[in-house]
Amino acid sequence: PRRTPLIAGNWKMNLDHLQAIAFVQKLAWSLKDANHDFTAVEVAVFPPFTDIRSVQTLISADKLPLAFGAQDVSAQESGAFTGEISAAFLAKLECQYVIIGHSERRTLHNETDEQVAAKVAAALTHNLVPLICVGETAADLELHGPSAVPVAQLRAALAGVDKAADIVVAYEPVWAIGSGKAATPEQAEQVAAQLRLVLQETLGQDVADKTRILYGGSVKSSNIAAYMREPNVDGALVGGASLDVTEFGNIVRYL
Ligand code: G2H
Repeated sequence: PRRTPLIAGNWKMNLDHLQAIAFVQKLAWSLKDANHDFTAVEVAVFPPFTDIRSVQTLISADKLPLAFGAQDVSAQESGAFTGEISAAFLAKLECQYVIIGHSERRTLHNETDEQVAAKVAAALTHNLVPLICVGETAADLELHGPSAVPVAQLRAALAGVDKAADIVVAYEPVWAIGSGKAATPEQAEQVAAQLRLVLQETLGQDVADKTRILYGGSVKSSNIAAYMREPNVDGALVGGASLDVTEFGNIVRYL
């Protein structure tokens, strides 16, 4: 059976908790008005930590068919880690997902492959689905070609992962993020196919078949359909365009 596509909105450091409530309400109602089939295309939002409680309360009170997650998580279980948020806290707030290893964390916060792997393990311990981000810079692309760096990053992130694990992978070429310069659907497919081979080698055929691989980097309503036509691309991680209800709604309803 086909993998259920996932359209994920990474809000980054945007929308305070009041704006978040208004946004999620508007998004849910506009998708319902458009008769969006949430079982055919899953929709998830990734608000800042301070919004998560409000978003969870709204979604559960109104029984909205939206998933949500955090943008990062600590690798530590608990204790003297000032400023950190544990996987246990997120699980208690009913987060299903957590983004791990986004390129902005890797480059602006010097997150290493080892830290990414530790965060993935922490997420899985608490039954959160890690949305593992991999991607190459423009320099990597020139030096190593299109898939070498994302493949190495995924192998490293999966180092401690159990064969049955529920994960999502996002391929986000760093040169395409927030730049308006999206990868072509062919480029996205080429790397996604290589990433699926890594899943097959490390976690087996079943996991490789069921795991969703997203493309991310300047996704818009005008280019989403072309990515979704590629056999190994199962959705998108959307940044800038996820902050506009109409635009994000059009991405979700790409069909
Ligand atoms: C990549 C992406 C979302 P944007 O960071 O994760 O952002 O869609 O703004 O390029």
